[in-house]
Amino acid sequence: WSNREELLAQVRAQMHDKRYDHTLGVAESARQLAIRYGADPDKAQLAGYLHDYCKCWPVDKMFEILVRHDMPTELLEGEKELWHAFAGAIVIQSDLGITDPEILQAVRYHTTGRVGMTLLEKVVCVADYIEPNRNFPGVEEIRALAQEDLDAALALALGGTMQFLIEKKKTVFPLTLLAYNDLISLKR
Ligand code: DGI
Ligand code: FE
Ligand code: FE
Ligand code: FE
Repeated sequence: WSNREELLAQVRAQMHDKRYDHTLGVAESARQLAIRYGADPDKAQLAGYLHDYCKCWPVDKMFEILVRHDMPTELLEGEKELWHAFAGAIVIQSDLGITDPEILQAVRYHTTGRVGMTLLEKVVCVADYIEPNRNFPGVEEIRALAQEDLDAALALALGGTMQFLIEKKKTVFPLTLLAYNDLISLKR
């Protein structure tokens, strides 16, 4: 790709229409959050465009990529929902030539979070929850909080995800709990 239109055409080709709408929403929300909190708006927008690049790929294809890149068994044996973030960070590097480590990390950790998240990682992760097409119980509270306190918004979002996973008797990936604790202790 050599311009934004080409990049977006390639992103669009990876996913169905609703996922593409979500992608554009995350890019715009990430840009706005970046402006508000002093991250790089262009990087935030680009990370938004790319964050779900692999989301609609067959799980076998993601699995193969993760194995080839020696990802931890914890990830390979865990929730398949998490794979697109880690595979995405690898694929946007190999297939799209994205080399900026900040963008790669923002894609890699956009689902799970991690301890010591960078501002850009937080911006993309929160944008993923609050973009305009999102509509889940509690989204309005996260949206409002995101305008006041990015860490608090992210803690609320990750806490909600953990509650959801527990209710569904699904495993909680360790990084998510660690990210949550990290964000909560920033408050004290
Ligand atoms: O890709 P999106 O749907 O835009 O959003 P996402 O990348 O945040 O994926 C969220 C999905 O991942 C959601 O259905 C919950 C699921 N999930 C499964 N295990 C975990 C998890 N999310 C987090 N944060 N932590 C987990 O351990
Ligand atoms: Fe995602
Ligand atoms: Fe899909
Ligand atoms: Fe997303």
